[in-house]
Amino acid sequence: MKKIVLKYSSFVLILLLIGLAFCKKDLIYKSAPATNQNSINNLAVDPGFNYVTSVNTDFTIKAVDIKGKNMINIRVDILSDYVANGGRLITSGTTDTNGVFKTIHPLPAFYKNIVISTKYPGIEGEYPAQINSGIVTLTINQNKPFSKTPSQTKDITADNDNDGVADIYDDYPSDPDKSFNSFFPVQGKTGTLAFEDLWPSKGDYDFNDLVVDYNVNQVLNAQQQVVEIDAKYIVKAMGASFENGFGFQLNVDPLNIISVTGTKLTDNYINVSANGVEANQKKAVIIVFDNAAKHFKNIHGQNPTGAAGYNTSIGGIYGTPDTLYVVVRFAKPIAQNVLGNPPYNSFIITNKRRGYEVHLSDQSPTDLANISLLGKYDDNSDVSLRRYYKSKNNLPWAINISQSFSYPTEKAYILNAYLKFAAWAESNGTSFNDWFSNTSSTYRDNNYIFQ
Ligand SMILES: [Ca+2]
Ligand SMILES: [Ca+2]
Ligand SMILES: [Ca+2]
Repeated sequence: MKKIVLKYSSFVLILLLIGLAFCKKDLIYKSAPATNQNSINNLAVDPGFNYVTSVNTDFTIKAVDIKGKNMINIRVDILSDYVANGGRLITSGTTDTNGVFKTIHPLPAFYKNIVISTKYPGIEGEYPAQINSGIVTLTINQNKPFSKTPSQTKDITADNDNDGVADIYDDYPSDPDKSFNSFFPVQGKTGTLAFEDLWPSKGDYDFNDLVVDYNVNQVLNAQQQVVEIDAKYIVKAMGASFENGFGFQLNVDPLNIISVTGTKLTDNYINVSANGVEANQKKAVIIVFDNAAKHFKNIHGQNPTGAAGYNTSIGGIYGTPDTLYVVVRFAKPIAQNVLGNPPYNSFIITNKRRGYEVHLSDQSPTDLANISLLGKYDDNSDVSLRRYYKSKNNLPWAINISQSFSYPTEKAYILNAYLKFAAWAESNGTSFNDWFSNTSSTYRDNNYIFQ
């Protein structure tokens, strides 16, 4: 009898414990109702939409002097806003013999205006310009005479390194190979890459399995070609038990790279050539780090669910994010349109399995990806259509946001955190192209955002 009572009471105890565990999970996950998971699966997204948050913008800037003559070799800067409003440098160049500076540069899609700035005597100032469907045209007319003609001002013509860009307009006045800096998204500010890591299976759409902030400076020569990439990466969060690596592919022959510095490989599954690029790749691939878990310092706290990972549960485990500065130097300068836009073809390698790559939608896998995974489980890639890393209903496994992104908390669906994400995706990116911002109180539910 005693035995039966004992058996019975331990059975009840076990039931109680199981019950408690379920309650605890529900309480702590604070997950949205199941309907929200359904709603992300029911999004009606155009098969061609690829979740891009920037627009390639075509700039034509002309400078004309007071007599109607073209002003040549004038430096112009493209800024995100007036300096007084916190505007940051985006890119720079000089006018050609027609008095024109032309460039193509990606801008965050939500920008409506930018500012063109020049310090050239007689036309110095900041000039607002509208962005019309990816096109900016502006003519700067000199409307007051020079106090001194440019030829009288020795400072304006001195060119110490003889690269054709005067010292005062040259970001590298003693280096003939370098003339300008060109940033994405802007000087001194980061964009964010956010990944799901269960590919080719569907993730939970919290987009925090690996979160990397980046800023890329393309160092340009006087001809606006890229000679060096100076990139900064911040390993912001890892809401995952998988130990993921991170890298990017450039549309460049690996032999055209002199050196890569600043990467951190700790787990012995990446083979690197002498110049620092990954071995056995036809296009240059740079693995920035091979295990995100090794890039958090002063780790403290505990995740309430007991879940692995850093910096995704409010009040949970926190580690100071590591910052890596990667410098890629090219042997021969590369045209910007050949190299492609920062952050280039960025991807993660999941759980130290080299064949498992997760890229942004419609970005192709590298030579070392296991191609047999394409189209498996929830992935709906189709190599013949150059369709990659999209589910059947066109959901991505990775997103690139053109400003620093406050990512969702662990297991919170992005739709619940960002209330305009669905409308943005369903409108093919035309509505709410600033969905990740905090423009109005209707944009976010802070209960589901890590901050
Ligand atoms: Ca120079
Ligand atoms: Ca120079
Ligand atoms: Ca996660």
